[in-house]
Amino acid sequence: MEKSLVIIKPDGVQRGLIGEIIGRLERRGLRLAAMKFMAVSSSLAAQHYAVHQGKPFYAGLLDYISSGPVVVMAWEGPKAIEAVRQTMGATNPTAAAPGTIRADLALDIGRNLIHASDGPETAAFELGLWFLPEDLVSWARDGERWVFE
Ligand code: IDP
Ligand code: MG
Repeated sequence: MEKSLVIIKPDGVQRGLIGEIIGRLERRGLRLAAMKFMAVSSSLAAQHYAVHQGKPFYAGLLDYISSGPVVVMAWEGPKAIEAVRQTMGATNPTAAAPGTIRADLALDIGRNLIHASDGPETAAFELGLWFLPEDLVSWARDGERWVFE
C-alpha cells in the first residue's frame, strides 16, 4: 500500500491544530502507519529540505520547520501520496482550494501548517529520513473493506 510522509509543522502544533489535521486525514479513510512528536534538528531540517537549497525562502524555511516541535506521520492507502496532497491543498494557502487544510486553516505560504511527500521517490526518501523501518506498523483496520475496494 502506498505511503506518504506527513509533518504537522510547528505552526500547526502551536495553534492546537494537531487533532484537526489528523482528523481530516483519518476521516478521508487513510490509515496511520507511524507517528511521533519531536523537535527537529537543523541538520534533519536541511536534509529534509535539501531540494530547496539556494531558493530565496530556504533559510526561513529551515528556521520555520525547526522552530518548535512537529508531529511526523506516515499515512497509507491507495494513492495515498496524491490523496494527502489533495487534502492538504496547494502550497500557498490563498491559492489552495476551499475545503483543503491549507485553505481552511492557513493564510501565509510561510506558515502553511503541513508537509506531505510529493511523489513516490520523495516519499521513499522522506520515510527513510524520519523513520526506522521498524517504526512503520503493518496493520489493518476493522471495516477497511468499506474504504479500500
Ligand atoms: P509543498 O510544501 O506544497 O510541497 P514546496 O514547494 O515543496 O511546497 O515548498 C516547501 C515549503 O517551503 C512550503 O510548504 C512552504 O512552507 C515553503 N515555501 C515554499 N515557497 C515559499 C515562498 O515563496 N515563501 C516562503 N515559503 C515558501
Ligand atoms: Mg514539497
